[in-house]
Amino acid sequence: QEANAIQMERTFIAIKPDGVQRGLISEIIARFECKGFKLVAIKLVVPSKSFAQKHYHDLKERPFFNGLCNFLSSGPVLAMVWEGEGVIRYGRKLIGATDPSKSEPGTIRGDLAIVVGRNIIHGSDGPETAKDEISLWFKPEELSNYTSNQEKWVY
Ligand code: FUP
Repeated sequence: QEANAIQMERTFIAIKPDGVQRGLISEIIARFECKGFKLVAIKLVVPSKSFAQKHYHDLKERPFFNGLCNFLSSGPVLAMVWEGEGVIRYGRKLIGATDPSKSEPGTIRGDLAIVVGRNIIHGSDGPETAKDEISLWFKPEELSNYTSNQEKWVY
């Protein structure tokens, strides 16, 4: 495929404190990496409660908002940016349904989690949130621009 025909996009993916504590980092990264997506940023951070509230601001009216923000700020989160054609939508597919009791087997939540409050991973749900979440979690200079040699074989 011609390089200029590829519509590259970026999404924000985070392994939540439960996924980090359960030792699932390598398993989750492998799924995005093996698919052919490219890692462009990664860091381990403990978000403050107010940062968690910013990240989940769309959910502030929901009854679980406070518990969710306490949980996200309870320990290290692995924040990442992944790039590739269709990575926003397909990343959500790799992750699976919000409630792991309804996520299909083969998805990250379907295979690795049981309850909605401990669903181990976050992924942006559209182009606007991807843009907002990437800029909330990362400074521009933390995003690396490199050419992966794999790309000419993936596309
Ligand atoms: P998702 O985009 O799949 O992470 O789902 P949402 O943005 O709807 O929800 C964000 C997080 O809120 C979920 F990952 C887990 C938590 N949540 C609950 O704890 N209870 C619910 O009923 C729904 C979501």
